[in-house]
Amino acid sequence: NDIEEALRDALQNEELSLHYQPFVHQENGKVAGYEALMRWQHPKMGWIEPSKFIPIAEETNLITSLGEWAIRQACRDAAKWPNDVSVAINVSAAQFQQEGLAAIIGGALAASAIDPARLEMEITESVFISDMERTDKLFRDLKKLGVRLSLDDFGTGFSSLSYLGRAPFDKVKIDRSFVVGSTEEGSRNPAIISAIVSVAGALGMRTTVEGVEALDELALVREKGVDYIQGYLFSKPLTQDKILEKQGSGE
Ligand code: G
Ligand code: G
Ligand code: MN
Ligand code: NA
Repeated sequence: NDIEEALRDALQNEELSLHYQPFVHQENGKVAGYEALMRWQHPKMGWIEPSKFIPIAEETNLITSLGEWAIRQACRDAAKWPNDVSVAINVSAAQFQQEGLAAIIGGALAASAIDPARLEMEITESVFISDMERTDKLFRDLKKLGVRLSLDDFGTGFSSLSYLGRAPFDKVKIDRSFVVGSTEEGSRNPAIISAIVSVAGALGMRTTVEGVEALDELALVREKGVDYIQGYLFSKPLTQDKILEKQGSGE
């Protein structure tokens, strides 16, 4: 189809970019890191949503080259941020099946000279559906590199609690769907957020809550004890230029 054809050329034609959405420390609102989010602007079709092109990239295996580019670019950009600011990169299950992913990440770390502990790989539970031997080996290799692992979109899909014990995750990202409506009378979401924070804490993992848009939601998730907060209340995804501009102005 059209999108698939165009996506094949997107990298070469430099139509892809990364935007970065901050996640902040819950206690003081300071930026702890940025999540890299891929953006595609086609000369004729305009901006195309990741929800449209990422699935196509995954089906066609284009995600391998797109993902490699994103990892290198994100590390290069992070090298210009303060040393205590992390960079989180989304990794598809299809990339997890790819030979040499750890070597690509190792190469990007070496080229950018950033501390591996600043790099967080965001994966979803879908990685557990596939070849477990290979997946476990990759988890071990990534831990050896010193990068961090986050379980993304937690609470959606099948979200078996057993996944939390299956891999050495450093962080759990509580899905935005638990924030939506959480401050309404009778919502069950606050109890679910509490439970996730509790199990993550017991396992020594940090938590980020996604999709915080309003002050009452912020108050709620802080009360629940999440470590980091991400959402439009703090910031939409930003360009690297914007981040550097803010840094320069001491903001
Ligand atoms: O930015 P937005 O919320 O529209 O992203 C939609 C989805 O696309 C998210 O689930 C996100 O994880 C995924 N996504 C965004 N950037 C990347 C990327 O660089 N690699 C992969 N594999 N997925 C991404
Ligand atoms: O699946 P993943 O968590 O990687 O996707 C992150 C997506 O969530 C990004 O595309 C980002 O634009 C979107 N997002 C981040 N914060 C908010 C928010 O506060 N509200 C909404 N509606 N979407 C958000
Ligand atoms: Mn994510
Ligand atoms: Na998510």
